[in-house]
Amino acid sequence: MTDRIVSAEVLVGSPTRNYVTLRITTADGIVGLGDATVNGRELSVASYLRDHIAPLLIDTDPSRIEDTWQYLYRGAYWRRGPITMAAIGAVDMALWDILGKRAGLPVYQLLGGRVRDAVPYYSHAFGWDIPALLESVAEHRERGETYIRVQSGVPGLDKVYGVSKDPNYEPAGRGARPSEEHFEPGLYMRNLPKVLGAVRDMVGPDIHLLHDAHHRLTPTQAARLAKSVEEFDLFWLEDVTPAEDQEALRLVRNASVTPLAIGEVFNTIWDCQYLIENRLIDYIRTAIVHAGGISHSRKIYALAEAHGVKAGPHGPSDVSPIALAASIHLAASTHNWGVQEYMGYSELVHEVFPHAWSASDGTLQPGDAPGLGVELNEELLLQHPYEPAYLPTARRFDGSVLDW
Ligand code: KDG
Ligand code: MG
Repeated sequence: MTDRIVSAEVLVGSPTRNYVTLRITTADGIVGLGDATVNGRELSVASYLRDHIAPLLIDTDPSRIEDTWQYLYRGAYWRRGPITMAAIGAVDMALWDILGKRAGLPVYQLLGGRVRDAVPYYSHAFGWDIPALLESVAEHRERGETYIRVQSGVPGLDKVYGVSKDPNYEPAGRGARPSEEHFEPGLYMRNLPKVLGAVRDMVGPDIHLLHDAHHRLTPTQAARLAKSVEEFDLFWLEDVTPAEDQEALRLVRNASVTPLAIGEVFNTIWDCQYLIENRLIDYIRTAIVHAGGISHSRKIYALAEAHGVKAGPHGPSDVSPIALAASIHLAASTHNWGVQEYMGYSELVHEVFPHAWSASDGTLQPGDAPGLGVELNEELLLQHPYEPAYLPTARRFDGSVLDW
């Protein structure tokens, strides 16, 4: 007999940081969870789900996952973009969770079963200066991690993406307005080769180093940077130009063989298509939550597979433990997987979202709980109500706004 959806609730809370969670319940009493967090725009996606999607789900068959995706995407007419796609992504994750629970199987089994024994992750090392960064890298090595993102302070800049005085870096700051910081490409570009050179000297050739330029350079600056760090053998250089001008990456590609990763702000396969088909990138970074869930992300990775591109999904703290679970289940069952970002969470976040997935020795395991294997401690979540929080904005020294 066919089950049907009886409720779709949206829960917004701020255990350490804001998260938007969708909870779908069926007439048979099966509960599925989805993450719909869009950092700094949480209430828009909560409203999209509550006001426009939840009423459409009532009485529908939760096992019609692909049909529900197509209905919500094509049926909206106004489509694509992070808010719509995160909302659809949350529904999709919750429906896969329900299917897994109904079948008594973890989602990776429904996706074709394991293709790897463990999913490598990369973590974040950072320091204001080179000695502090080297210390941070050494700590990550002690935990058995072999893929490490390295970000450092830049002399002349007082705030820098990816670096914090606090051991737990969190770029979104609580408050009614975004904070502002300054960035100058020249200062950054002259500093990075020194930083990467020092880290490479310390770790030797076998450790995979990554770096995130965070969308700030012009095409020629990006090409110069990629060339200047080539000798340090990065696993990837991320977001070296803003994502809108995709042709910009051709210049970078032609200038160097530093592997390129981009796509954490992409939301559909059509955002990724040009870069993948033209082989302008090595890794596609779409997050499961922001790219329409498991169903749509699989299509992106299948397109990538045909063009020698691998998946390297976004996994900062604003991707909740539910969406991270979805990513790990996909990673376990997708052949062309490069590495999963894993920034980690505060203890409180682990308590709010108890999970079957686990991280140790530089790898992630999906666990064998049915579905996605994540629960929600609603009482604890609601003890921490939503608080406005924004990512910073950036300006050059002349006062003009720059991509953050
Ligand atoms: O919400 C924005 C952050 O998730 C982003 O700045 C983190 O670039 C990021 C990364 O690669 O983790
Ligand atoms: Mg990034």
